[in-house]
Amino acid sequence: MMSQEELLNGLRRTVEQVLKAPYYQKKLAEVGIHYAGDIKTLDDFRKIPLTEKEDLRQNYPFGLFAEPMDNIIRIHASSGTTGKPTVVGYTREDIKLWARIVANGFRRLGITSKDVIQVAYGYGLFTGGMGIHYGAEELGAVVIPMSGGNTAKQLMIMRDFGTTVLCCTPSYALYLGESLAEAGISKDELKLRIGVFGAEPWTDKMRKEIEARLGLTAVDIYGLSETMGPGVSLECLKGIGLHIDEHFYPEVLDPQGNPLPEGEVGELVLTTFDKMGFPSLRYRTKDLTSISYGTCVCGHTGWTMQRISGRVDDMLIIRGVNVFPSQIEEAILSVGGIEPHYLIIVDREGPLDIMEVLVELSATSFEDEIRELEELQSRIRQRIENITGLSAKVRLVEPKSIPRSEGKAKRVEDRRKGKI
Ligand code: DLL
Repeated sequence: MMSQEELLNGLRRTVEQVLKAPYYQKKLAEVGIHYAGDIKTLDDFRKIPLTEKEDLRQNYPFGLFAEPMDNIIRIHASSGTTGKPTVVGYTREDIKLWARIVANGFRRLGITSKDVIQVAYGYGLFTGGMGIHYGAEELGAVVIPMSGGNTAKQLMIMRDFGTTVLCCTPSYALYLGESLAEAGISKDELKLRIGVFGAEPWTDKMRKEIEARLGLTAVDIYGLSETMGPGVSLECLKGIGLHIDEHFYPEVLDPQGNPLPEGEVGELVLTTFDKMGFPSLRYRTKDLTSISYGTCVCGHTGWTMQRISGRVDDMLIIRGVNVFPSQIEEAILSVGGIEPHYLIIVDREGPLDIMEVLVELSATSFEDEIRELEELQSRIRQRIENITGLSAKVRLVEPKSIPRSEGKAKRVEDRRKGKI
């Protein structure tokens, strides 16, 4: 367990490192912090202004790096929806640290050097593929660097190479699961036992769907490029939440930036310990969760966060009501007879916001009578209204008509932009 003094020492090391970047020197000087020793208490630390994605954009591409380019050996970036990507850099030690963090998390899941790990996260600027790859190698497992896509081949290799651990986004896992039959492969021919899924929000109901289709235990992995990549936190098999690795200091803040007590949901803000190339100092993740401190029977001691329930900027405001896509997912998946694929379309008709939810029918319910389909439609509408308080239009669509994702799924289409 980390003592208060160890925590402060860790935070001071990070402050010392970020002060190598002129941007942070200026930013911290404005609140009276000129060197690491100025952080004497946790309150001093909390005076430090938050860092945002926008800070990275303004210092594009390498302005927030805290080591000279000579010491940087890898670049990753995340694309975001607008403008330039946000760029991060890693020293050789950072890459080793990242691999150790992922490997430790995998070990807690009982994954060993005997496992065959298929990495179906995208390789490239996205941190998913290479981040998991290096962690799995560190563990000494057999790594299959598939990257995303090429679904039929993924399944063939999964069977022929005896993959035991699958790593990809939950939406791609679902797609792989539903493609098994088409590829002429039965679940029983596979040796899958654990799936490590993340990079996008998903619900417990989605977890059950994936587990049933692929015959594995699915766990949630969280991370973001700005603080490292996958591995910031990872569930263990006890299912009490995602254990945050000890190289990250989490805070959960309310919209005014005040710290929230354990168990209350707010925005997760992360500071890294001992990351050199691109240290993160009070980085606003925009992800919503709650945290608690304690010891788990799996051996982890420290902070544990709950599954991400949404993003500050994912929240849809429809006729003044706040709605998260995860609530819609929960509502839809609590009704039988449909596939776990959906698309939320938000639009404006005159002055009024309207929400339409496209839900895919399963092959069997597609053959049902109109009356049964109408009943199904109204049950889904009712569930959405119960959970969100909003009436939505529900459109049942043909099996396989909603586009599948090989990476992060797109669940929302907001057509209101530009309309008054
Ligand atoms: O998605 C890193 C990653 C790769 C995590 C593979 C897990 C597995 P970015 O592309 O920078 O990095 O996107 C980070 O994705 O702020 C969250 O909004 C979302 N996200 C990541 N993991 C989860 C998760 C990677 N388990 C952004 N649940 C984050 C919900 C997640 N959202």
